Amino acid sequence: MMRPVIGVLAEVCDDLQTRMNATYASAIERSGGMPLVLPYVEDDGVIDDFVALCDGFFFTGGADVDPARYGEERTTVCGESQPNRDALELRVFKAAIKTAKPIFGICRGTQLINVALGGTLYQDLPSERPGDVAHKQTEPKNDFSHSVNLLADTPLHRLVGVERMRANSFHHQAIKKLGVGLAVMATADDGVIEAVYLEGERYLRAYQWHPERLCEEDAPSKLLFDDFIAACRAQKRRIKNGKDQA
Ligand SMILES: [Mn+2]
Repeated sequence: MMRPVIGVLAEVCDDLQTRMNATYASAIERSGGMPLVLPYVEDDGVIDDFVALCDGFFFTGGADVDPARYGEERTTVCGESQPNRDALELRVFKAAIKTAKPIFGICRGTQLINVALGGTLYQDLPSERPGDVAHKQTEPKNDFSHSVNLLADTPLHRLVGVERMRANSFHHQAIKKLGVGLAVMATADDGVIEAVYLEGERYLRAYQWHPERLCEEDAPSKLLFDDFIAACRAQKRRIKNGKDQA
């Protein structure tokens, strides 16, 4: 069977150029998926076709979600946004969440998913929620920095089988109010939410750190991608066997 096709949501610049950091493609490839970057499009019919074609959806890191998307005024500490990216990703998410196809988020992807489900964000952690954990590490991006605590009886804890795993961190925003149906599966020592999942059968996992920068060397980091790609393959098989609507 062909590898599961992973629709990747990436940066959409003001001129509508699409740009994706290659580490995301490498992580998907290494775990057995076929990465396919989804560009900005106008037609909702094309969004529906993206969702029909792909076996899973991967929301990557990048610019801050526009606070207007969660009903807040932009403050001076909020970073720049990419309005076309926000629009594309919310359209893809809304179509994808109606299916049983797996959804995965990294960093901004986690924040986008939370906003899409009605949650809110800290526009800037250092000023709005000061703590003693450095969420914007000065070390190289593929070095470990702060660790995360895995909550018992969550999919992440069951997957990795430990209570604490090493992570890296380069974000200045994070989840404030959880989106509808989301539950926390990891936090940093200062209580900042570092991983969430959607309760119930449907596969949705999102991580605030960047395991794609660690997974070549670190087995627990690679497990996060192996798990996502395996879920995409399993869902693809269910559709092929007619147990689920495409
Ligand atoms: Mn962090």
